[in-house]
Amino acid sequence: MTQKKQHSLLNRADVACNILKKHIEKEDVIRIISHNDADGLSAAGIITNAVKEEGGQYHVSIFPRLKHEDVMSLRSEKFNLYVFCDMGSALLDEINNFKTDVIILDHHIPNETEAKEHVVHVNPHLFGIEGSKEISGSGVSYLAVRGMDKKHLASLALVGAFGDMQFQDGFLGVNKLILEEGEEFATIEIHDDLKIASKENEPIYKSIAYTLNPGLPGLTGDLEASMMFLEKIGLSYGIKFLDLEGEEQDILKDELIKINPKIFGKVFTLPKESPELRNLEDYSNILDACGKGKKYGLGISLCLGERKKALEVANDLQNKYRNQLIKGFNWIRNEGVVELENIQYMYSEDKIIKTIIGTLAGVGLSIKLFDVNKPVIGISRYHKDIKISVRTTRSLVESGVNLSKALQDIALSFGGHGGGHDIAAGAMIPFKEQDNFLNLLNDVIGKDLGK
Ligand SMILES: [Mn+2]
Repeated sequence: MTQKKQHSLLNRADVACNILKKHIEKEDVIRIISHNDADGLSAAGIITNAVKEEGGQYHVSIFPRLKHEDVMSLRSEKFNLYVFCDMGSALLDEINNFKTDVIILDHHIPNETEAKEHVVHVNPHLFGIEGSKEISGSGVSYLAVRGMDKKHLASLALVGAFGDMQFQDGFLGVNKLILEEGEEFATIEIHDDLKIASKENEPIYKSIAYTLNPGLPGLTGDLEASMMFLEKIGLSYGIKFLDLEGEEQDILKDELIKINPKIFGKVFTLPKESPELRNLEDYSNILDACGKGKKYGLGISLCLGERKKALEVANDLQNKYRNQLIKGFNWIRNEGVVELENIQYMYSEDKIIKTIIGTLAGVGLSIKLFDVNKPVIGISRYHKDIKISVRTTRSLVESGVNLSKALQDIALSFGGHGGGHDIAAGAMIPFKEQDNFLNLLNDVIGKDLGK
């Protein structure tokens, strides 16, 4: 059954591949539209690489969110083929109105609309495959170029899968197939190793403090605590992990496993790649930083193989982002959160904290900076509105919490809008409704938990 579903998805992707090939041969400029996160940038990177290698031309635009107006203005452009990556399925009604060929390479849940003949809709959900776990937007994009002898691009497909948090103790479904091809054609190697961040190029205390996934309670987001931890176990903190003696690496491994056993596990690397990008998860984090810093062209350039100066700039961008997170965690440690019976919240008007508050909430829970028995709400003020980011734990979801539903319903009743996933969701509501919103959410979460 699984085989059959995968087969149908691969067949649909091959249809897309043939259309793409036809337009490259006709010397059409391929119009690529993609998302601004690590998955979206990798997806665009896969298509641009493929078009470039085939001697074609492209024009890329990256969007944080694809709106109705965006699709309308794209439609009025004069291109013969549009390729939507990591987005587009939700806007199929609008895209059906295009007068030219369109390829949609998405993995988000599509609506009921059927694609018209000129639109090739490639989406795992259409074939009963779970798009949130088994394949990313870049995975779908990879499938669409794979037929042009592009299996060396499998590594970028996995970079995207990491970006969308699809690696959970392993890769599932189509991602597993992509990994197999990556090992064979893209020089991906798999080792059991410490999963600390940037260990090829940053001093160990930074590697440890910058490690968000898996979180290290007491160390993640805290440079000083990481230094003290290393001093206590007798290691010099200023050198790179790779410059430690084998014995010292083992000491560090044992001590970190005591803090979080998940810190040791499978690591995926490209041995010939620059140190900063050698680990696929680090690669994904750098692309994420490019997206967050709105340097979309830089992210695509990295995917296209530009290094040296481009990598330097991307690294600086990532350091800036990491320092913001460190400041954010300090802020939480100093200010704490406001506790209600079933939820806890933090509020900020700070320009920088506002942009990272969702990440702070999620990672903060994973490192036990907050009470893990209550969802965390991050509230940031934007003029007359507040933006709400809520995160919870897998265990609370299993006990009945559904943030997506809660936020959608409550935001609507206060004249706002919201939604997301059961474990992470967001909403935008008028500022004046903040207290009412929090009280109602507190009640709803209580009910979800059977209180
Ligand atoms: Mn995605």
